Amino acid sequence: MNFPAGFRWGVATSAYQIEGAAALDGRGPSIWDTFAAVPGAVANGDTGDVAADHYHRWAEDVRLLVDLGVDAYRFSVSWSRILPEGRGRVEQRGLDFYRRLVDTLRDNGIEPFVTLYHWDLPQALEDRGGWRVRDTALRFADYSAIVHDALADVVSKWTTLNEPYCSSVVGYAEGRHAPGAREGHGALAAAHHLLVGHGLAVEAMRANGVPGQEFGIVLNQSPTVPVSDSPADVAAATRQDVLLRRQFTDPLFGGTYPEEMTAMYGELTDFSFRHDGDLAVIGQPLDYVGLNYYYRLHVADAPHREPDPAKRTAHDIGVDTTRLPDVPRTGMGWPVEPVGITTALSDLSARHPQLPPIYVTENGCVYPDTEDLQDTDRIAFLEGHIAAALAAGVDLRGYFCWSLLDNFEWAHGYKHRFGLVHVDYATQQRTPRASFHWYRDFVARARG
Ligand code: IFM
Repeated sequence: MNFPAGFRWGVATSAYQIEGAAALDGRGPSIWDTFAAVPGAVANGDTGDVAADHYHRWAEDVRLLVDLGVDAYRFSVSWSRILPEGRGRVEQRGLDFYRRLVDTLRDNGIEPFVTLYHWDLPQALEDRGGWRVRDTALRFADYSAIVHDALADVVSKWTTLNEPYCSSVVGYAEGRHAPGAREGHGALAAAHHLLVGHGLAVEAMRANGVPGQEFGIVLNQSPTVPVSDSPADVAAATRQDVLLRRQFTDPLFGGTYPEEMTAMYGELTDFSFRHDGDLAVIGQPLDYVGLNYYYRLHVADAPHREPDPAKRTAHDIGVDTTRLPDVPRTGMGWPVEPVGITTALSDLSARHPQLPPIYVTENGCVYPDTEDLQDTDRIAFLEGHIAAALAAGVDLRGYFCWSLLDNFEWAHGYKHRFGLVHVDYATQQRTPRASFHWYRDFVARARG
């Protein structure tokens, strides 16, 4: 495989999934602390209180990155470590933690890719309405400017949001993620305010006037395939695509919302949360876009769960996701279809001719461990997906494997392990899997 010169090789993590130290150094609670404490919300009653204890073991984790030979590390900042109440008082100890981390990364020739929001909204802001209300977008811009101001001398890649689909639809409509809400209008407002927050944050960081800075957003992109070519299934696939992808990509890169949203949601909302001027804020030029790919969705037309259109949640769009027989699956049950990353990349690029350069910012899998951590399935998955990403022929600038470490997999708790490095949660011992050594050798070869 031939990769362009300067292609970035990295791994990704996020704050709540690895840091632990939930109540240390003044960190305030986030919606995930609250949600994880609700009985039944997270498998096995797991929480991020300790996670992979990265807050204490970050230096050891940077050594792992050095051993791995990556030149980029994507991680997220915990908003409530910096602003325990989400706004107002700044907690210097939080900023100091990330400063130590990025300085050490830089000393080792690893470029930090900082994500400002990976789902962990300060609980104090959720108490004031969360992403349902516009004020949270303004607070996000303030927070982003504070972190940028503190670290822009050593960080030049800034991602505003990770997967706003999950923060809005999974969190405010499905209720499977924090804050656990099941809403229609509220979830659609959340999606819009996340995008407004993204745009305002980019504006605020650009206003800091630091040269050489790059700003982007990370989107999960599951291509949707109808199970038949019947008009009903094809229409169902369009609705699914609007909900998951185009609700975000159209305003970000096309300056408009998908017109299908009116037919899909006209009875749920009057879209009064969309204000004049918002699309210009959302759609300002970006320096890169991050694409996360895990699986394709095979969908069929289906009855709505709630018959009354005015009472539906935003994900109740008359679509069923079906399991195709004969498709291999990961330990999460997700279909393994490397062609999906090819089409995710080429679709996005083809739809939006002005798209900035792309990074694959997440791709990975879980499989049950063997005792000797010879995770051959994971190696095959990664190798197949990297080749398929390259085959898209788009302006691809880098690839980040999810994830460096086993970590808190949200509502699944610690059951599913995405790490190139195994974590024994009882002792916090880190043990590289075979995939770690494979990725190290692959990256070394790819660099030539
Ligand atoms: O663990 C998550 C990550 O936080 C966001 N993208 C998908 C990963 C695997 O589910």
